[in-house]
Amino acid sequence: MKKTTNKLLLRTGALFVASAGLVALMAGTTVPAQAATNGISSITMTPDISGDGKPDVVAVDGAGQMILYAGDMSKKPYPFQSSYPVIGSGWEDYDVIAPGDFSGDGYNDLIGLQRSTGNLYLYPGNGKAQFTTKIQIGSGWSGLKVAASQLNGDKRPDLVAAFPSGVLNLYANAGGNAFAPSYPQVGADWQGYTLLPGGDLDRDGKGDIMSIAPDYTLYLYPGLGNGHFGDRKVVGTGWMGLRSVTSGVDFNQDGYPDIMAINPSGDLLLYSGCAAKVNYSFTGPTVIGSGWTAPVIPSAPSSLGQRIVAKAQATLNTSRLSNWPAEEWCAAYASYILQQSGSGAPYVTLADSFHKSSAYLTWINAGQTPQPGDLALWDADNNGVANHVNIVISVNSAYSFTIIGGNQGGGAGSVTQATVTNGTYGGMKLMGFARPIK
Ligand SMILES: [Ca+2]
Ligand SMILES: [Ca+2]
Ligand SMILES: [Ca+2]
Ligand SMILES: [Ca+2]
Repeated sequence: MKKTTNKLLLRTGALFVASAGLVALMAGTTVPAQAATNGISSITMTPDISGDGKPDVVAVDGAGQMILYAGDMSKKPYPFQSSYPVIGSGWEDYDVIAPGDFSGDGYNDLIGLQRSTGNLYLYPGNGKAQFTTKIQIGSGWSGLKVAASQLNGDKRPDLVAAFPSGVLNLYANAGGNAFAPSYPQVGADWQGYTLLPGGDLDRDGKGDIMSIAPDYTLYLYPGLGNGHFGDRKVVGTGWMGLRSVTSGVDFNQDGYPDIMAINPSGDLLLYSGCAAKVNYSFTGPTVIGSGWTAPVIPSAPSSLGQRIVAKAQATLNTSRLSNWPAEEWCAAYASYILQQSGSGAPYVTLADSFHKSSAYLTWINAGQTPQPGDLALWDADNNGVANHVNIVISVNSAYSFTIIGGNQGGGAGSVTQATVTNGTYGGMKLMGFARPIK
């Protein structure tokens, strides 16, 4: 058995200040049906959370808002209720998992994996698209892919998590918002696979999972009811180019779990689960929506980003200029590099001017991948106000990149370079990026 570093909190009931808060349903707060103003970052199908017994979709938009699309297959051709309330905010940093009733009180819940911290939170539902205070149910889940399904036979929804190493572990729901104390390995070689909840696709009464392989084959892993899986079955090929694939919920209520996804044109697609006799496959897709486009992030003119990187690299190990203030000279340095690179941005301060879009800078929340030349903003005390800024030089992923900045150590106030992993730098949390656009 491969030992994992994935620690679990077994304590329950702990309360945490919500940085991603689900808020009470706000009457009259709606998003236009076919064109969410901020674009759609992700969608997640869930068993009913609105209270009408029909499965729903929650979407996170480009501003981090959670929007409820209450499902209603009687509405044609767009199978949702006609209003789209905002039911939460701050979700840009979270993977959303819809386990059904994780807590066991009869109401379906959500789980959020905070990407920047690796904390796992349960959002207990109340059956009215509202959620009580989130409960931390895990830590150390950073970089894991997680899916929910009823896997070990007790009818409670469990989780499986795929590690970057390829190990797949079972986290059995032991009741009381806690996982069983041991989490056995139930799979291997999951590198590069997309992990998806399966529901009970083959209708044998035991929950399943699915995956999309690196070669875009869609597989079913039939659950054996003891936390392990039988031999996987090919249920489709060519599953490429889709955004935010969500599965495991019988959205059209014909008895078989379905798949929903967004294509590159912004069409919302429904793949209807088939009878097990038909090779565990899916029919469709049926286009059930349009305008579900990704959030638009203005790109920096690439030459500007390149110039900023070149200027920053040229100043590496040089000292603070004498006309810069001793404090916040990280901001003075960033402003200097912008101006030396030809940006028209005026002098920017930490507290005020970075963390909002302007004619010169576009704000990008943490969780989205930066570009070289972006300014990375850091929060030391988790109050939403930046304490430090530096310049992104090269990028591995949304939370892994190199930076050059001033006033970040290095002896007598020199400009230094560092590598960021897991979205933290010097104990500070990544807030996001200010992208120079002019
Ligand atoms: Ca519903
Ligand atoms: Ca519940
Ligand atoms: Ca099954
Ligand atoms: Ca179905």
